[in-house]
Amino acid sequence: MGYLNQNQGYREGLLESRSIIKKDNFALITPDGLVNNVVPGFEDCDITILGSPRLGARFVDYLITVKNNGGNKQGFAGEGIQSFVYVVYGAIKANIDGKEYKLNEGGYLYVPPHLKLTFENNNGGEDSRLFLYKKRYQEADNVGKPEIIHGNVNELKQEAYEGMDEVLIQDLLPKSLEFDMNIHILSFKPGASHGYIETHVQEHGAYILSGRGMYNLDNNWMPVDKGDYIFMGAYSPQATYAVGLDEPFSYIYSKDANRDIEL
Ligand code: UGY
Ligand code: MN
Repeated sequence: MGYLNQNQGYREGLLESRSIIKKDNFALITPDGLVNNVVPGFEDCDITILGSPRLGARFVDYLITVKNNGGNKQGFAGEGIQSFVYVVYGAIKANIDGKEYKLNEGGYLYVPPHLKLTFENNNGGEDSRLFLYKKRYQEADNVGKPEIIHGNVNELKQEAYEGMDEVLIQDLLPKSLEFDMNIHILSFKPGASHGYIETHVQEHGAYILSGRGMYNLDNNWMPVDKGDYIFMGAYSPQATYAVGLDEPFSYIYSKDANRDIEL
């Protein structure tokens, strides 16, 4: 159906897809196969669930198109569930505990586990697109409680990633122990790559913001593009080469952090 790309009805050629789903290991989910999910609390929103426990993740990622009068007034997450929202394009007005936050393109907001997020579109009648995340907060002794964090990636410093000047990383949340996860943006110049194929216990949900890459997921190389979503499960081998002409290959992704594994 492809509601995101408005591609409906019969196609000229055979049905085909680049999406690959290997539950509990990795998934590549391309925009063409996404369908509109109805989630209570979200009004005038097209919402699609990307990574979720049904795929093997311990978090949930959503891609949301917020229409003119759309939003969530009921309150999202809270009661032990932390959330994070990033504005892919457009603008929203969010509210946490009576305080208002205006987010434009590149804006983000972290909501700690004891608070709920409400928001409404604030883009002059045009749609806004959001990448939304939630995960149950994992407590730890003597580490304090996480606080609300907000900012815009256009004002956030970029640092060379693991000694490579052509790969830049931004940390959207503080690296301090009260956070049990972080959200990063990695940007690779065309031709740049990871320094090694990672095999780590942490999980990722990654949404590609720009450019193209050849991605290795569990030793399968596959082309990936702006708008694709990648789930990388615990220990799933992962790395990329950025390809394309001048646009950096960049993606926003979550990573669990700062906690021992519970038995
Ligand atoms: O932070 C990370 O683990 C990151 N380098 N992983 C990835 O890009 N697949
Ligand atoms: Mn990784």
